[in-house]
Amino acid sequence: MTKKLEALIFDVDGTLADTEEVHRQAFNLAFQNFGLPWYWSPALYEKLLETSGGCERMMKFALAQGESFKRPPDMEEYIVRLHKLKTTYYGQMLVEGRVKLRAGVRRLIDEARQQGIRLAIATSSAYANVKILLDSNLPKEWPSWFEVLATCDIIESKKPSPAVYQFVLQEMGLRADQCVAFEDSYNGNRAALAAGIKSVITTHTFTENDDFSGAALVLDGFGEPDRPCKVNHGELGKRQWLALATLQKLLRNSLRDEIAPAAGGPPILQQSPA
Ligand code: XBP
Ligand code: MG
Repeated sequence: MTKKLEALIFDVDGTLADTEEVHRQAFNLAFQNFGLPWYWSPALYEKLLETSGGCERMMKFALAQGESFKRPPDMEEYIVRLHKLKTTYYGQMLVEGRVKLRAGVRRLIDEARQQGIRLAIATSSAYANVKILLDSNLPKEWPSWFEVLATCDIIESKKPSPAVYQFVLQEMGLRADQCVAFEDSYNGNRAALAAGIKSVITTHTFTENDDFSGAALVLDGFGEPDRPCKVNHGELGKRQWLALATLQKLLRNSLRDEIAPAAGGPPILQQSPA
């Protein structure tokens, strides 16, 4: 049975746009404002990204500070307040136009819309963040382009849980093998694969060293016809940028394109009969 590509499902942070550096700066501004002696350097942030979700990331970091951090009586409420301020700073930086869509993202979205391929978003971040990012980078009608916008406001469990992807499949009435997921991180890749969806990874400075076992393609971006992308794993065929035609081929042949699982590890994606 030839699998026909029906939908593209996009992660947000690190995939639609290289947002993590601005997130990192927003976290540090919030820490300063709260009088906390915390500073998340790029090297530390790369490690902290092992935890999806800003609140979860800050909670885990705070609890690891031991005696040096005097825990407030209501830790949860404190972290929520800190995250609200961080999100305000993040939004201000996006509104200033600090973050553009990554290369090839708009082209791929336009190609998909022209060919009737459905679109969805699956992110561990909040709708407010997605709205500000896409309001500042796409025409005002962009919300109508994405059939499902699954965020942490709707799906509580964060990646690598597959929940956000399973929600998108359910809402769209699609099978996993009719879709391709675009991700940037270890957690994101694991979430897509655990939902049975083929994954295409676009790396960036904070995730280029992540383990992307099971991914069908690992690129340094989607590329453009005049701006070839670097292929770290998989086959792009004759083009040196990611085109819709490549994704259809990937769906048909991707079981042969998977990255071999990390030495000794079982293949993450159970191979469904081709
Ligand atoms: C990435 C995340 C988010 C961002 C920070 O989400 O894990 O936590 O790092 O945003 P995704 P928040 O890659 O799934 O889009 O502070 O709003 O969580
Ligand atoms: Mg991401």
